[in-house]
Amino acid sequence: MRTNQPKTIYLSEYRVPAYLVDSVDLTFELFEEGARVHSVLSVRRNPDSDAGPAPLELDGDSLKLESLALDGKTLDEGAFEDLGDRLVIPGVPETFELTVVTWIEPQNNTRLEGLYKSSGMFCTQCEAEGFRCITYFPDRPDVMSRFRTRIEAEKSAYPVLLSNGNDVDRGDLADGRHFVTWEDPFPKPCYLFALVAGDLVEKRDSFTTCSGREIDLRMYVEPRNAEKCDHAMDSLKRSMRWDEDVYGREYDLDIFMIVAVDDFNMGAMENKGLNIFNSSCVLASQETATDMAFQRIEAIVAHEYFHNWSGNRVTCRDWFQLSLKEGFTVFRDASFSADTGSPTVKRIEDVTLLRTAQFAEDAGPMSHPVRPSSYMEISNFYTLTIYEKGAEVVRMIHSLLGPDMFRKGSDLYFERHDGQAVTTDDFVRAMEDASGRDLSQFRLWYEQAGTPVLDVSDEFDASAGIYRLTIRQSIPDTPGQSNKQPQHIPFAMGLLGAQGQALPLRLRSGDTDAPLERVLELTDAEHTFEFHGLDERPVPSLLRHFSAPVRVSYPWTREQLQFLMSHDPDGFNRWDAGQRLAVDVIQGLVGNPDEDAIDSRLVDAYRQLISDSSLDQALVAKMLQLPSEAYLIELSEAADAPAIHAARERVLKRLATALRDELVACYNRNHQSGPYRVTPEQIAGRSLRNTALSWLLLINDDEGRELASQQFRAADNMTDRMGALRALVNSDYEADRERVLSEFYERFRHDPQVVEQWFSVQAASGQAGRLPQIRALLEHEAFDWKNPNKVRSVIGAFAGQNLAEFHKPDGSGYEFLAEQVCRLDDSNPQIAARLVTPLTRWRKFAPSYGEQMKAGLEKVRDKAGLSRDVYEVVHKSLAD
Ligand code: B3K
Ligand code: ZN
Repeated sequence: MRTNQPKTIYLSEYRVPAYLVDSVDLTFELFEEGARVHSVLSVRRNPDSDAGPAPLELDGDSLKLESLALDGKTLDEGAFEDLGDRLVIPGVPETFELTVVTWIEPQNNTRLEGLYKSSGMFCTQCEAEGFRCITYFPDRPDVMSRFRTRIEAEKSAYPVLLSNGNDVDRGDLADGRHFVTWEDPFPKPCYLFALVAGDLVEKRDSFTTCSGREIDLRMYVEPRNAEKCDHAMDSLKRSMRWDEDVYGREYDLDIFMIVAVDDFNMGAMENKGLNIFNSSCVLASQETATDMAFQRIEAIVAHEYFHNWSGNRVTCRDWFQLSLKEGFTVFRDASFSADTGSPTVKRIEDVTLLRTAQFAEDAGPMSHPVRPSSYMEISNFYTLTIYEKGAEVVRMIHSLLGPDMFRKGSDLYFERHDGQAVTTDDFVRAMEDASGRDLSQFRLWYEQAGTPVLDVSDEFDASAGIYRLTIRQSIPDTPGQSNKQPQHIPFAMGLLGAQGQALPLRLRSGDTDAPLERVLELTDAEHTFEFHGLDERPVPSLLRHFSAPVRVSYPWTREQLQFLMSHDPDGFNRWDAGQRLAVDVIQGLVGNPDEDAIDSRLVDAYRQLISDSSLDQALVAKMLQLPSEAYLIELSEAADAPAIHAARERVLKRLATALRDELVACYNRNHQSGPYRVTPEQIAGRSLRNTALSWLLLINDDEGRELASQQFRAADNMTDRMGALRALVNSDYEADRERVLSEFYERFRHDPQVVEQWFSVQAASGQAGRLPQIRALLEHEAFDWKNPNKVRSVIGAFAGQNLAEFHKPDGSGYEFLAEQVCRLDDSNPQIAARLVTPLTRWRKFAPSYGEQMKAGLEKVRDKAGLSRDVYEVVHKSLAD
């Protein structure tokens, strides 16, 4: 569907559906040249609708209508209206059966929405509005139906035929064809429908639920991937157990299936009983997947599984409520990952993403509340705000209520709304009703966009022994919203004495048993809190665990930050102090190219981190990562990306030079002994080792070079092989770079997931990812425009991670991106709309960059037949 002026959809215009569909009987006849879809709908007027005997409206997109019949009688062309994106059938009775036959062409579907082909198999993606690319249907989540699905296909090419629920019938047909019929007993919105047909191997396992039911677990993958299923299967079983233990949620069907497909627009999809995954988010082996990939797979498997309750049993009323399922489910998967790994490290990773990317989104032209009030294209709203900020909002409810009340609230929510399509407000109400807490002001988190800013100041009254902490909150204006009201913010904090000891937080003098940490609740624009009984001015530890998604500004001195880095009892805040110190040092060098020395406090702090093996090594591994360029850009105004890159690079090199011997020792100390395992300890060890290696290569250290080459050859796992590859690729050793890149490719050329990693290592590298090299990658035999992972691994990695090259002062990076976005807009608008994001941030950059970025956007805007997806992003980004 292309249009030049897409319609805006408003939450305020929500109306309950005029008709409901109680059941859907589907038959798919799959052929190489297309597919015929027979759909029989049992329709009845919605008793809750005041629309009366309105015409029936069905959504449709890219469909060829073959026939339409009402209660068995064919409707001829005069009996309905085809509006292009809708069929309108007037004069329908109160209840009736509608039979729709459509013809579709999955083999030509490059948008990867609806039914399409990927590596020879048929598969579907229906969320948000893909079902309308399969057949005419009221494609909205508040229409929930029972589905029965019969799939017919040639048996030798498509021996495996899958859909939601249980398989109830199967058999052979004429001409070498066969069929399988599936029945899903749970009513569901059509966005949760799925179908898969292909030549796949099956991996089986089982899980016994808390009530003793035996669930069949099945993974379906292409035969070459048969050995890469164990980690996902294991993650699935652990997720199932965790959801029982922590939320009391038991799985409901007899079968749970996971399918891996190579061509997929996002990570995975929670279709009822039949989750479909992007291969890169589910397949793993020690030789081919990094530690990060292992962890990501575990989190995504858990996320999709958890949707069975938070998303499927209780779903969204409309797409404005998307965070109802996504925010809650991200919160659930994050708690699961925290419970299975290192909670502090997990928190650091989530906050890094939030502060780098979600804060940028919230400050950019597409800024929107967790519950938006309008959109043009819903696919553009699968955002960090809906997912990550949405999860932070649930997390704040958790910390305001405490774990027990929160659990009571989630029990009530699931019980009250099972089988319904509801709103974020229903979620909050269940939390209120279960806990007795008033969350009315808290609801503003769902309604107001923008990242709140907390300005913190303090004073110490030595004679009275009182420390006063004043916190002012403000929320910046965002498109369509100004003059925002103060929000309800949980603010966890503590105070440290000069010896690093945690001080009791007495809100009144003489308070005995005062706690060492408090969660202050901010509700007004300004609060002053008094802490009594202090002998000396304390060092504040603010917003512990990142208790709210806000920016905190407080005039920390570098001494205080260094002190917090080694004394704060909150691991997260230790890390944060280190980040703030590093940011301060790097920012001091930006635009100051002659300044060569760096603050010795930073060097000392890092020396201690690298050398002291008694510290929590998982935390140390995180603390050694300097703030990313993207984060430094996010923190600046009128950003100069190449200058930021250069300053950061200079700090890295100074640190590496000063700590050269410590790095070699750290490398040797973290030699992996015993077999590869994905445990927090081993992950930390490999991370430290690979950080040491990359730093050594930055300063052209010959021993480092030797260690990297050795590690590249001898590694028994992808984390180490990739660590060595990345270090060499980013070094000045050009011959080594070429050698390892080609050796790596030769070794893994038959594995698409590894080739994707190979592409992104180059595209993200200032050394191997200059524009001519990027263009060469697009011509590479393994590059495929139809595969979103390949597109992301080259173009996405270049524009998102290779910032000095992307922001070349001559504007060539921007021009390149605009060109690729235009190209992709024709084949896959969803991916094109994602890819254009870096250009939308043009106002963040110094005018010499910003103007050229804007010109890139204008070029995209002027492309003929722009998709609705890209239209929305580009027009909103160019609006005044
Ligand atoms: N619910 C899907 C995302 C669908 C995206 C549609 N454009 C995956 C997830 O969040 O679990
Ligand atoms: Zn989700």
